[in-house]
Amino acid sequence: MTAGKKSGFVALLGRPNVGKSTLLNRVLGAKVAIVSRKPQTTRDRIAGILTEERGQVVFLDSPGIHRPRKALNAYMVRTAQRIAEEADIAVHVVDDRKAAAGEEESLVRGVVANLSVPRLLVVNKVDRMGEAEGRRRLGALMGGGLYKEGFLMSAATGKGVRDFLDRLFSLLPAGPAYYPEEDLTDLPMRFIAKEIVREKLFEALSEELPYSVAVTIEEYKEEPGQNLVRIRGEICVERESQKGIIIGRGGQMLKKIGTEARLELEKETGERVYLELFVKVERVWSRHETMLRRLGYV
Ligand SMILES: Nc1nc2c(ncn2[C@@H]2O[C@H](COP(=O)(O)OP(=O)(O)OP(=O)(O)O)[C@@H](O)[C@H]2O)c(=O)[nH]1
Ligand SMILES: [Mg+2]
Repeated sequence: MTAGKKSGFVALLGRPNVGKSTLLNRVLGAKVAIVSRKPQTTRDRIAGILTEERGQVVFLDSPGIHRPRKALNAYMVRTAQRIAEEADIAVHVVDDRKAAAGEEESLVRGVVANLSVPRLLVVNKVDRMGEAEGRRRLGALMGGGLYKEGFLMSAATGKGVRDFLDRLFSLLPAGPAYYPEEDLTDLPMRFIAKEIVREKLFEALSEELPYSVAVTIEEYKEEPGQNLVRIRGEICVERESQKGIIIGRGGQMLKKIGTEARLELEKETGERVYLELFVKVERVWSRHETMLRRLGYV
């Protein structure tokens, strides 16, 4: 039954914005994690399950590791740390940016260096930096002896991803599948709904505002026989002025966010979606452990 098959957990670790979630979606060939141009998009453990003839890899996308200044950020970094400890193989993803990379990269290296499992390096975004610069960077980072193997890749175009997967399968131990083979993730639809709304907020809002936003799904109800899902979400912000921005003039902004989220949710569920979004103010929630827990960051 499982003879000769491989399985295991592969953690994708790195500083914010290097392309961990893009890589997760790329290896799965489906969108499981939300992605944005802004750093600190992912806040939780996102498992993506890849089942092939040769076995099953559970990829664990993680929040970008950074120096936390608020309770929310401490939660994110704690989550990344836990994911690292859960892994059979740890993958440190870096990209092409030099600016301000030093400190955060050394935080990530600190986490990775403490692990006793095989450590791999991925230099991502080779489409942007070019092959020569990518090779140079890969060579420099491999020099330290921290990583077993290094890979040059573009999560955006898929270049290098097949080779990376082949190596993962050969490095993983023999073992049975952890999840049913048709599963893409272990996340409930309710969680995915929250993430989709959050992604549309990240895309639509400028500057710092996305970092003051949390989304909770207050209701997720499938109407039997009607091919319809009713979803009620609450967008939590920290100040009245932020609430005003999200609602927008004449409610235009909230409407746009709601429409984009609804269209994607309809694609995900294969059903019609009735999505209602409300905005409420919860003063400085991102700094308070109790509020974080109430918003689902536990
Ligand atoms: N050019 C290029 N852009 C990429 C590539 N991979 C990711 N990106 C872009 O980089 C940005 C960040 O990607 P994410 O996948 O959200 O990065 P992340 O590491 O998950 O970020 P956090 O969740 O904030 O830690 C997005 O705008 C992506 O489209 C790549 O291979 N090439
Ligand atoms: Mg991410």
